[in-house]
Amino acid sequence: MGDEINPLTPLESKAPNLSNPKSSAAGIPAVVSTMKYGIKNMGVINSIGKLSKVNDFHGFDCPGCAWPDPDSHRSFAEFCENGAKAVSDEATKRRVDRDFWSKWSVSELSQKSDYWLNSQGRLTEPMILYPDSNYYQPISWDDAFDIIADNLVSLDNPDEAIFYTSGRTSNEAAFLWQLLARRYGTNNLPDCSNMCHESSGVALTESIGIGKGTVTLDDFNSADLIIVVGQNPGTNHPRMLTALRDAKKKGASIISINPLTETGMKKFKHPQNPIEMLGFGSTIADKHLKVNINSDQALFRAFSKSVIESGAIDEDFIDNYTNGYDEYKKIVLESDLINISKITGISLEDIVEVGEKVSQSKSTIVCWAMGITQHKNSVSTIQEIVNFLLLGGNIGKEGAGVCPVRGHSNVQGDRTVGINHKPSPIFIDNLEKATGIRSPEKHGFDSVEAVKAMENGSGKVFLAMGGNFLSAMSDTNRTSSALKNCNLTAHVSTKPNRSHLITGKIGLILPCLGRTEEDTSDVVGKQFVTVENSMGIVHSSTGTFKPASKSLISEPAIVSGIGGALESRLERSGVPWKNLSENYDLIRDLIENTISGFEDYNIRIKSESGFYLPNPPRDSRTFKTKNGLANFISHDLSFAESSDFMMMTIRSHDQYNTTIYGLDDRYRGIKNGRRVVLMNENDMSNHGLSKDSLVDLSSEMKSGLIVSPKWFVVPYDIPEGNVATYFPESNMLIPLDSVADGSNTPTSKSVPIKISKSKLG
Ligand SMILES: Nc1nc2c(c(=O)[nH]1)N[C@H]1C(S)=C(S)[C@@H](COP(=O)(O)OP(=O)(O)OC[C@H]3O[C@@H](n4cnc5c(=O)[nH]c(N)nc54)[C@H](O)[C@@H]3O)O[C@H]1N2
Ligand SMILES: Nc1nc2c(c(=O)[nH]1)N[C@H]1C(S)=C(S)[C@@H](COP(=O)(O)OP(=O)(O)OC[C@H]3O[C@@H](n4cnc5c(=O)[nH]c(N)nc54)[C@H](O)[C@@H]3O)O[C@H]1N2
Ligand SMILES: [Mo]
Repeated sequence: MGDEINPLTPLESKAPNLSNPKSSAAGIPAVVSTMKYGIKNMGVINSIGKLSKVNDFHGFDCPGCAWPDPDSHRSFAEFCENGAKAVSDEATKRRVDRDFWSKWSVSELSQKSDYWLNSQGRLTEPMILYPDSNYYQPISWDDAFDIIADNLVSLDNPDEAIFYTSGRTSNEAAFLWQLLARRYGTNNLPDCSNMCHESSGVALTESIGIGKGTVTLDDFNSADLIIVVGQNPGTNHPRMLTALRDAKKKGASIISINPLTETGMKKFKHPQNPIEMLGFGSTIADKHLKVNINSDQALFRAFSKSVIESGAIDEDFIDNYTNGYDEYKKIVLESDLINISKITGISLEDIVEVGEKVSQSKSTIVCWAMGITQHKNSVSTIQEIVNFLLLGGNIGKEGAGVCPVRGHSNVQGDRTVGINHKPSPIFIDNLEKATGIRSPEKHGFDSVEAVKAMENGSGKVFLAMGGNFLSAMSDTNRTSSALKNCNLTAHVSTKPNRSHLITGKIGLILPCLGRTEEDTSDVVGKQFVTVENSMGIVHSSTGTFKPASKSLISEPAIVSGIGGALESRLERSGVPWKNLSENYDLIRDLIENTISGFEDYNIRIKSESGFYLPNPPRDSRTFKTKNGLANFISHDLSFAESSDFMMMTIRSHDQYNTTIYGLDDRYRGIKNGRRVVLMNENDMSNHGLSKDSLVDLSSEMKSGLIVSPKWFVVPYDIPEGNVATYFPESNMLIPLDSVADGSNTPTSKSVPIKISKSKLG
C-alpha cells in the first residue's frame, strides 16, 4: 500500500460555535446528554434498561474510569454522564461487519475522521489485511491464531515481538497476556500506563515504597483539606464530584490548581438529587489557583515553606518514619516566594493565603492526574507533592494521603497482575513457582522504546490487547512509520480505530466481547472477570448484555487461542491455555499463587463490594523502600519553558481518550468542532488574531520543524503564554524524544510550540 493512508484525522472546515463556559457541572444538561447519546446508540427502551446495570453489584464495572464506588451502596445512583456514554458506545446497535469492510478500502477509511470511524459501530468478526491489499477480508479465528504464531516463531529473537496493553483489560485477560509474552520469552509489555500514570508509579515507589495511592473513599469524608491538581474530574471522573461534594458537607476545604477553571471544580448538581438539580448546586472549590503549565513543583515548594515556617510539621512522624528531612528543609527554606510567584503566575498574596490554609490542615489529601504526570519533571513534581504531605504526617493517617486518580477502568489492576515491562525479581520467581514459566530478567520496552524498536527494525511483530496505539502515542508520524515497518500488527478491539488502518505488512483485527457483554463457556457457563479500581479494591464484573455478534470471543479466549497455536510450535508445552479460558477461576488461582494480597481470591471475590489489596503505607505506615522509610527526595526546581507558547493537550467532554463520542465540549462552551486552540485574549491581540482565526501550530522535532495546519483560535480564560488543544489531533506535535525523566512518559502537557496565521487559510 502506498503513502495515501492518512495517520491523522482530517482537518475541519468550519469554525466551532462558542458560548461561555458553564458555571456548574452535571445537573439536568448531563441527564439530557446521557439520554440523547444512549438513545442515538441503543434506542429508548434499551438505554433505560441497560444503563441501570452499570456498577450494580451483580452487573458490570463501569468502563468509564477507575474511580471507586462507595463500599456500602454501589448502585445506579453512582452512574454518571460519561460512564453512560462509555456504556452506550459499546452497546451501540450499529455493526462494522464484512460488508462494511468490502465496501470501504483502508485508504478511503483513513480519510474519515476518528469520530466517524468510532460511530460506525461494533466490530463483528476477525479480519485480515494481506500485504499490498487495500481491503480487509474475513478470516477464521484459527487461521488468525496460526498467522500470529507463525510470525512469532519466525522471529530470530523473542524480543522482536511487542505485546501492548490498554487499561480496560480485565485482571484475568491481563494475567494471561503477560503469561503469553513471558512464555514466548520477552518482557516487551508496554502499556497505556507508560503514557499515563507511569510518573506517579515511579515517583511514589521511590518515596513511599508503593506505586499507588494511599487513600480510600472514606478518607474523603474525614479530610480537612483536599487539593485537586492537574485534573478535570467534571469530565474525566464525574463520580469524584460526589465524593468532593460530600467531603465539603463534612467540613473539608477544597483547593483546585489548574491553568483552566474547569467547570466541575466550580459547582456540581448531583444528577440523582432533585433539589440540587433545580437549585444552585454545591460549590466545589473554595479557592482556584490558575497556575502556569508545569509550575506545580514550585507551588508545592511554597506550600512546604509555609508548613515548615509555621511549625506545622509532624515531628513524631518525621523522626520515626522518614528520611531526608534536613536536606529538604534546607532547600525549602532557601526558596524564594517572589521567584515562585513569577514561575507559577500566582500572586504573592494568594501563595501566602493558601500557604496558611495548608499549614492549618490536620489531614490533607492531594489528588492529581495527567496535568501532573505528563511533563519532563513529573517525577520530581510528584515527589515534591509527597514531601509536602510527609511534613504533616499525611500518609497512613485518616483523612489524608496521596490520590493519583487513575484513568482506564482497570489500568491499576493490569499492572498489579503483571503487565510490567520491568518485572521485579520476586514476581519472576513467584510466576515460575505458580505457572512453571520463567520470565526473562532483561527489561522490556515501554511505549516510547517500542516505537523506536519498530522504527529501527528490532521490533517486528506488534500485538495489542485493546487501545489505539497509533493515535494515543506521541509523534504520530514517527509512530505511524514504526507500525508500518512491522511484519505483523494485530489488535484485539471492540470498535474500529486508526490503528487498524496503519498496519504492518499484515494487519489483523481480532474483535472481542466488551466488558458489558455476557461471557459464557461450555465448561462453567456464565463467567465474570475482576478489576481493581483507583483505590486498590478488587471486585467482580459480570457482563449482562447480549454479545454484539456471535463470532465475538472473550479477551482471555483470544489470548488462549494465540497461546495454544504457539504452544504446538514451541518445543516443550507449558500452559494449559484452553482450560484457563474456559474457567476463569483457574486463572484467578494462578494470580493468587503469583501475587501477594490475592489470598482466597475465588472466595473473597464473591463478596459484593470486593476486597482491598494490602497497602502497607496506608495500613501500617510501613514503607517498602530501599531504606524502609518514607523519603523526602530533594530536587532542584524546574519547569518547562518555551520562547513562544506552551501547549497542553487535553480531553474534551465528548471523548474517551482516542475514542471521539461527539464534537462538543459542553462545559467549556465549544460546540461542533475539535480542531481548536484555546488562547488568552492578550496573546491573541499581540499576534493579530481574533476568534475563529485560522492558525498553524509548529513544533521542533527530530526531523526539523513540523507544522500542523489549520486550527481555529478560541479565546479562553487561560494564563498568557499557555495554550490548550485536544488530543489525539495534536499528538503529531509532541516529539517522541520529549519524555519525563525517570518514567519515559511523553510530555503531552508541556509541548513548546509556535503559532502563526495559517498559510493555507
Ligand atoms: N470521559 C472521559 N473519562 C476519562 C477519560 C476520557 O478521555 N474521557 N480518560 C481516562 C484516562 S485514561 C485518564 S488518564 C483520565 C484523565 O483525566 P485528566 O487528567 O483529568 O484528563 P486531561 O484532559 O488530560 O486533563 C488534565 C487536566 O490538567 C490540567 N493541566 C494541564 N497541564 C497542567 C499543569 O501543568 N498543571 C496543572 N495544575 N494542571 C494542568 C488541564 O487543564 C486539565 O484540566 O481520565 C479517564 N477518564
Ligand atoms: N497528547 C496526549 N496523548 C495522550 C494522552 C494525553 O493526555 N495527551 N493521554 C494518554 C493516556 S492517559 C492514555 S491512558 C492513553 C490511552 O491509550 P489507549 O488505551 O491505547 O487508547 P484508547 O483510546 O483508550 O483505546 C480505544 C480503543 O480501545 C478499544 N477497546 C475499547 N474497549 C475495549 C475492550 O473492552 N477490550 C479491548 N480489547 N479493546 C477495547 C476500542 O477498539 C477503541 O478504539 O493515551 C495517551 N495519549
Ligand atoms: Mo490514562
